Amino acid sequence: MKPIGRRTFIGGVAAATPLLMFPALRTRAAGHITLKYGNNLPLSHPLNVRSHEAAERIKKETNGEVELSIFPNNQLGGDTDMLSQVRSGALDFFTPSALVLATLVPVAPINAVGFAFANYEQVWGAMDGELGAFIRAAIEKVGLHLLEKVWDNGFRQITTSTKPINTPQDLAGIKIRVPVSPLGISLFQALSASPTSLQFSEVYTALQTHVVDAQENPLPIIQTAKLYEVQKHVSLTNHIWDGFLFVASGKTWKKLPEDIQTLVARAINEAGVQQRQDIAKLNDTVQGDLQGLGMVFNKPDPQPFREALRKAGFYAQWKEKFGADAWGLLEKYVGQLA
Ligand code: X2X
Repeated sequence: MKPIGRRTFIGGVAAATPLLMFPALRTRAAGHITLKYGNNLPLSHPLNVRSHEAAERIKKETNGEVELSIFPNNQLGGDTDMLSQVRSGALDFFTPSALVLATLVPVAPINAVGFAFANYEQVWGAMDGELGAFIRAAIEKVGLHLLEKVWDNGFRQITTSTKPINTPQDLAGIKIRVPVSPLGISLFQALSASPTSLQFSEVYTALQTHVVDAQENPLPIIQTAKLYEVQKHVSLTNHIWDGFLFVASGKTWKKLPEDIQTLVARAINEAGVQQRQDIAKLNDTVQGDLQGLGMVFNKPDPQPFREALRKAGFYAQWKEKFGADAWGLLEKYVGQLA
């Protein structure tokens, strides 16, 4: 299907054909494009705060022609549902974690190799650099479009309702929820835990009803999703750095006039850079806030965890899966891993 020009797009709205041809672009009135964006996070998370600002900006800069309509907090279904919606074009934008995108783009979660990134300098160097470009190319191949700036989820930390995790041995047999992602399962199996994949939409209830006793997420999520209500201990393992990939349905993206593409991308990318700063600021205060809410913190030495993963063959296995090229790019930013 050839891309349509803006005039065609706007002018053709009254006719039935464009609606059938471009179901992803919901057109409410002449000259009005509504882009649906779904995510899995509460409204108060910086991802949603900054997305709303981007939406305002897009509306203003297009004189109301383009509306980014946001559906937060799994309103459109869980991660797996939103992923298939954005693939089919039923959803125009989605911000999966690379962990979740892995079921579609196996190389996407290479950033989430256990204990790879030591700090944010390495993270943004890699994600704004060659590693990000490599991931972007893989994502484009499955018909999705990845916007330039990856948004921050954060360094993932383990929480439990039962006991602090100080050593890999403390994880033995622990029922821990991980995202729907082979890498998360593999990492916690290698550490002798008993991981279960659940969509984020199911996590609070699963913890509350003790289907699982533990989960792992960055502190801003533990705060905004109120996981402190159903978890007691936070062990600062920093085991994975995780980001949100601002992904557009390729079908939607191709149909957008070029000037709208540019404007939308700029608004979203600049909001993403601010969102990174929000998380950086939150990282200074969120531990204190969570302690105030009753959570108890400990900080394990990461070395024995890394060693346990190495012994279990985790790094060798994932190097093989991701391939030497991708692995080489990761190591370019984080140093040798295995
Ligand atoms: O599901 C999770 O744990 C979350 C919110 O961090 C992701 O989207 C991967």
